[in-house]
Amino acid sequence: MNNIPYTFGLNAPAYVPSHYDNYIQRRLSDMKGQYLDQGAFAASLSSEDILIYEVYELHRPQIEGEILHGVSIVHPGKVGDEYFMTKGHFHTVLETAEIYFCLSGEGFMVMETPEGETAVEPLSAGRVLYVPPRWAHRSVNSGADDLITFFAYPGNAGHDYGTIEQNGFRKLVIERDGRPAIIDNPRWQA
Ligand code: PAN
Ligand code: ZN
Repeated sequence: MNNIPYTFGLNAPAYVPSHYDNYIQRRLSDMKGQYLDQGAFAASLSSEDILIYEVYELHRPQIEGEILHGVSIVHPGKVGDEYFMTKGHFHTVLETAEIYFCLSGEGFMVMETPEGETAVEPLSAGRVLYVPPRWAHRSVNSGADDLITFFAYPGNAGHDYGTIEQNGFRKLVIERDGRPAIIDNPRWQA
């Protein structure tokens, strides 16, 4: 890995970085157990393992002092009444924060701390979201188009997916009467 300054393009309407090192796809089958309506999940999966979100990452060393960054694109859609969303995670180094800048689309960031505080903040083009240290985070696309965000976080943060896979988030974003509604997750468990 060289260590010289660089720039890359991040342009409307697609916002795919003009340079990236790593490309991740997450499909419905990667989201097992996360959606509230398990019947709708199974029915949807049996017809197609649909692409839910994509992540483009720039490669930097995963060490303190570096800033990992890239672009996340969550596609529009629902499983039952629940919008397409990312898996979500805590950072392994809990005391590490993250910045998101929404480039396009409409949605929410669902967040919570291990102590049980919760927050659900809206995302729309031009909005910056600060995820403080200790807050697990998941992006949810409640709009009709892609939800596209640029993110940056400390190189040593790491990702703990297991806690969310096991417990879920305390809050869910679902469609109710044609609009997004934030509800308590009836299946949440510690
Ligand atoms: C982001 C996320 C990205 C995909 O880079 O990793 O939006 O979400 P999941 O990692 O939950 O699948 C980030 O928060 N990194 O720390
Ligand atoms: Zn993160």
